[in-house]
Amino acid sequence: MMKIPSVLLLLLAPMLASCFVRYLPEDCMDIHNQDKTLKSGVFTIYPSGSTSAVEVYCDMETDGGGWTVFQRRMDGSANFYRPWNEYKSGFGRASGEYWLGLENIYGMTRRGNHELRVDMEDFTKKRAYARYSSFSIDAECDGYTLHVSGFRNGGAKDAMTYHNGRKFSTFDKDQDTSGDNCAKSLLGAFWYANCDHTNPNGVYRWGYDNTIGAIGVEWGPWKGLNYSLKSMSFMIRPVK
Ligand SMILES: [Ca+2]
Repeated sequence: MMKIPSVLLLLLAPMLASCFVRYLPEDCMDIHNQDKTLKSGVFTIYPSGSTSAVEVYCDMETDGGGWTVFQRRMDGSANFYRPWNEYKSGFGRASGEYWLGLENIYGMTRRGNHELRVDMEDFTKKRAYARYSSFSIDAECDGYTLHVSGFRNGGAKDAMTYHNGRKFSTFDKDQDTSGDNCAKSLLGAFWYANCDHTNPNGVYRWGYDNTIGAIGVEWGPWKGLNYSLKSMSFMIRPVK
């Protein structure tokens, strides 16, 4: 057996010690890459450094896994009609309905290219999705402007390209391109233009309802603007 000189051990000490620094995953892909056998569920990530711990739902199975969910609707348990600061910092519970927060989404997408996948289900158990090969948002001083492109159809057709290049709007911060306040008239918050092709943060309703037009959780090109979906989620992951 080879004896390691003690002077070499001394030289190696800082490198060995650095292995014990606690590993802080920036997103679900980091966690997935550490252990590919992990199932989907709630995990803690650090999207903007060691003080930015936040719980998220990670999809570890769909199309290879490693997806960080930043928006999720499933049962109407959370109120999504909220002001700017709530959409900036995030709200809800990672085990249920939530919005991860624009600051966290910005922290993740500023580091490199990301892809977006939007999954949805109606009340007859039909599923569809839409994918975009490129997704990022700008900083708050630029209105969290959306950049999305590279649509690929998963049966839902394309509702996001219409929102490309738009700033984020809430009822108390109108940054849409309409003379009206889209967040108020559609009871949601989104990268509205004049106004929307999808309203994922709208009012949770149980299927088709046109009592008040287009306020539901809808994806226009799939089920129309008066059909509120059973579930919907937006998730992203880094692409090389
Ligand atoms: Ca407006």
